[in-house]
Amino acid sequence: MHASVRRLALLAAPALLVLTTGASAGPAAQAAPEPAPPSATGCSAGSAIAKKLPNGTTWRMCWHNSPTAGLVLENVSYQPRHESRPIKVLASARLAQINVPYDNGAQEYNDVTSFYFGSTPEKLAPADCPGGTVKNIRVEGERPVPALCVTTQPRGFAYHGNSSDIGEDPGRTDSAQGDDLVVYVVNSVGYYHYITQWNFSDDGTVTAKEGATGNLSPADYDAGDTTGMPLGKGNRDKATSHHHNVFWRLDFDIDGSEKAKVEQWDTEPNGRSADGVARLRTTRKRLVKETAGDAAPSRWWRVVSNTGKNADGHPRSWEIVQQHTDKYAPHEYTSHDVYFTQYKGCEKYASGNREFESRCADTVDRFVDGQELTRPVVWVNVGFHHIARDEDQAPMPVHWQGFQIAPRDVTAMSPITPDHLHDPRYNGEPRWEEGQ
Ligand SMILES: [Cu+2]
Repeated sequence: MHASVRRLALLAAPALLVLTTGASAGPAAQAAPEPAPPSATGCSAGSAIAKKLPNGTTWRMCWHNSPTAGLVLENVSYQPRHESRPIKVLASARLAQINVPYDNGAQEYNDVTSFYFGSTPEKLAPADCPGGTVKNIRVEGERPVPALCVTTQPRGFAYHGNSSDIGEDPGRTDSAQGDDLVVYVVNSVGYYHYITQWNFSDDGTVTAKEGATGNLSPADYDAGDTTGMPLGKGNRDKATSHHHNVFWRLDFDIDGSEKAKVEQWDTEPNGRSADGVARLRTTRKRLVKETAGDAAPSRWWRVVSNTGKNADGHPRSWEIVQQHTDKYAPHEYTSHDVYFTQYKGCEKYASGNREFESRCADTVDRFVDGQELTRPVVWVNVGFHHIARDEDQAPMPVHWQGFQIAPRDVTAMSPITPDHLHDPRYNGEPRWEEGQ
């Protein structure tokens, strides 16, 4: 009932004409040709993004729009000021699902795979992309929509420190503000508008953010069964609570190699010293087989290059940084925070995968089936339990959920170290000259 109301409303909405076009064509529409993938060395025409940020870091990538997954970033590389060449990071990065189950059990949506997420880019006004460039997104059968914003944004302090602490004489106080290359698209799915955003920081951190805004579903104000919150005056109009379970799919290409190792690090109490101070022990476990991982205090994962090393001789790696998540227990595939799977071309979506690829399993938890993990694909699951509040009207203020990947030993020192400290003398244990 709820689903049909919502779907009818969807089909009537002008913005969803694309959806009706796709739906009327049946499954064949799902196989609509996507732009040719870029070659290993470059991007197809018009699909390159490259930006040198003020602190000297350059990010490069190719982009295209998938009619289903939306914004896809490929061949992502990172080149800090003191590196002579771009350092490859990701072969591809994109959404893999937004699963939206309602608490009253009445309906559940897969907003990426069931609604042709990438077929509904919203037009961006110049003011929606301050200081940036809006690029056209082409959806088959439609006129190009100016919908991809590429811009830079300040991110606050990059660092602040005094070099006398590491042996420079006289010492200097160094400080800098940081910047991000920011890339985003807004896609509508029914009444919701989702902002798919990637921030590429000058310190090498990549932030994936999904913003939920738009409007609450007008068909879902009948949660009289205690599964919703009253939003209008008094206690009548109750918006049903629901989850947004967002999945991203990352295919790493560290230093240009598809092959890499995955490690899980854990830190746990390990007794006490004679003074009564706790000792901690950190352990590293190599994940040799496909794994469904669960976040825990003091646990993190990294993808480690098999061959690439920084100038200190340390293997280059990228850490998966997860923060808050409302893990949705009823599905097995939403029950874990991260999945590391061996690359398989037909494993594209975290759920609903068989609608597109009958040769593979349907959900990401089933992709984990004991294969050796030598070419890892990382699936990150971040859930948000949306208990609506009065402030969600209207439009809803953006709610963000996401994660980061952070460079770990990719460069021998900070990628934005000021020039006067970019010296072997300041790398490692500080050494003071005689008399200091
Ligand atoms: Cu919501």
